[in-house]
Amino acid sequence: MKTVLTYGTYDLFHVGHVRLLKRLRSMGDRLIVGCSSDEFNGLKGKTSIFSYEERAEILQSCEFVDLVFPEHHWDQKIDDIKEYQASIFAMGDDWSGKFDHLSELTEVYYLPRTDGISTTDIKSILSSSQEQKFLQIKNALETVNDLISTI
Ligand code: C2G
Repeated sequence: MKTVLTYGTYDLFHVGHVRLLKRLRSMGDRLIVGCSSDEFNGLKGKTSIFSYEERAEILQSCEFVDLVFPEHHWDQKIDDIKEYQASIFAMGDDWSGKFDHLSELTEVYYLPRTDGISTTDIKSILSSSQEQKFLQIKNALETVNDLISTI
């Protein structure tokens, strides 16, 4: 049983996540994902839209994922590799080099990220469209007020 291990926040699950998980799953017989807890996200300087429970449920429903467990801190990877007997540890290549020390225990790979999409991009698109809607409503109200003031 060749186990592949990876970690991430996986907020606002998108095609970049799916493509990575699909590639990781093809590297072994099972894929296990350490999903960042809400508290660990805070340590990473991230706030996710979906809670850990929701993100873990979405990950678990993905056909490429066999098991999801919480990632609570940076230093648990060595214990996790031993516990799950992972023969591969892999991440997207935005992490390239960051986990090379784990190569003493397991094979370490960094796979190319999917360009053009990220949770951060999705959040900024949503917030800017929300801001546009707010401005449209504000302008419409000002028009109505102007009309009322002419009566
Ligand atoms: N990813 C990708 N392509 C994208 C976006 C993300 O391949 N367009 C990959 C990232 O490289 C990462 C995984 O998807 O391997 C999850 O990304 P995030 O949810 O942003 O996770 P991150 O904050 O990088 O957490 O201990 C490791 C950390 O928990 C990693």
